[in-house]
Amino acid sequence: MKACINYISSRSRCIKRSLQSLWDNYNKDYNYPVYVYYFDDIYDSEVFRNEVRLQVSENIHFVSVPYKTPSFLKEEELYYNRLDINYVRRSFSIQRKGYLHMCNFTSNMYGYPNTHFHKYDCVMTHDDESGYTRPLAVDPFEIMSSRPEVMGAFFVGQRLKNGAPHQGHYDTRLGLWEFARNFLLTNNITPASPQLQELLESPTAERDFHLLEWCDTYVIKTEMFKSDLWKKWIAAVNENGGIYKYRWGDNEIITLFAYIYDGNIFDLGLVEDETLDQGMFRHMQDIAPSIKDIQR
Ligand SMILES: Nc1nc2c(ncn2[C@@H]2O[C@H](COP(=O)(O)OP(=O)(O)OP(=O)(O)O)[C@@H](O)[C@H]2O)c(=O)[nH]1
Ligand SMILES: [Mg+2]
Repeated sequence: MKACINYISSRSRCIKRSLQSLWDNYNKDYNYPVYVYYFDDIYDSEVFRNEVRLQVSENIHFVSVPYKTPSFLKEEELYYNRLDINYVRRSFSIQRKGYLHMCNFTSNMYGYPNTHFHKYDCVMTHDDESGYTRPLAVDPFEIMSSRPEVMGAFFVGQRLKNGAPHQGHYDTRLGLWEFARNFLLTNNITPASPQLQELLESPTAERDFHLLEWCDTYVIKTEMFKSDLWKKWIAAVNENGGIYKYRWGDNEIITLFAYIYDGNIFDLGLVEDETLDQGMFRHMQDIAPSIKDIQR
């Protein structure tokens, strides 16, 4: 399988450490190409790029990607302007607009301008504040190549607080179940996952869909993105504008689709067994820096 590893990154203080950790614990044995996508010019510097290539590997490619808020959305509809939402008031001002562009990028990665995903059979995503606590015993790409699931993830599960979803979950999935339900019903689609099938019948689905096993840090066979169903799904997501209006995360968009399309997501278990520490370099830079042009 032709495979690559991808970051979307703005934590310039973390990225080198994260790449080093990735190499030391995993990629030194495989040398998969690594792409670091970013907005604006933050990693344009040849001096910086050379330093990373010299210290870590030649096989790291920095690629700037464009961003733009869809023109059909009004400014007052954008997530950071929804001051009736607790999470927005607490921690999502216009200063974090870049996060919305990041969610849009990752959800739309396949076919996104200036990217290289289409050249690969399988892609792995990675956050720039993550690192490894020990060498990987196995290669996630190798595992996925022998698995029937179209997608695996380093983490698949529930992140509950006292048995219930966090307020943050509710506040970042507004309208999402209604959207997914309408998508399935209007297109006459029976989702592959029995859990989703049950939710479609359930009067308490609006609450219960939070209990799905959501995933992150994915290993995705790109055949998923080539399917007609994906094209339909992502077009509907984009047309809805929920990424920009409600901060729907790529986790949600991609997890839900995998359950619709395939039914199962293979759990690589690498977060649960603490091989991947998703916050390893977070002390160096906490909230990911945003974009330069908040008008865009
Ligand atoms: N270029 C760019 N990357 C971003 C932006 N916001 C987030 N990212 C990147 O997207 C990845 C995920 O963002 P995080 O801020 O870690 O968000 P998260 O993992 O969903 O949430 P946490 O649980 O807070 O870690 C990281 O690699 C970030 O650097 C942004 O505004 N611009
Ligand atoms: Mg993160």
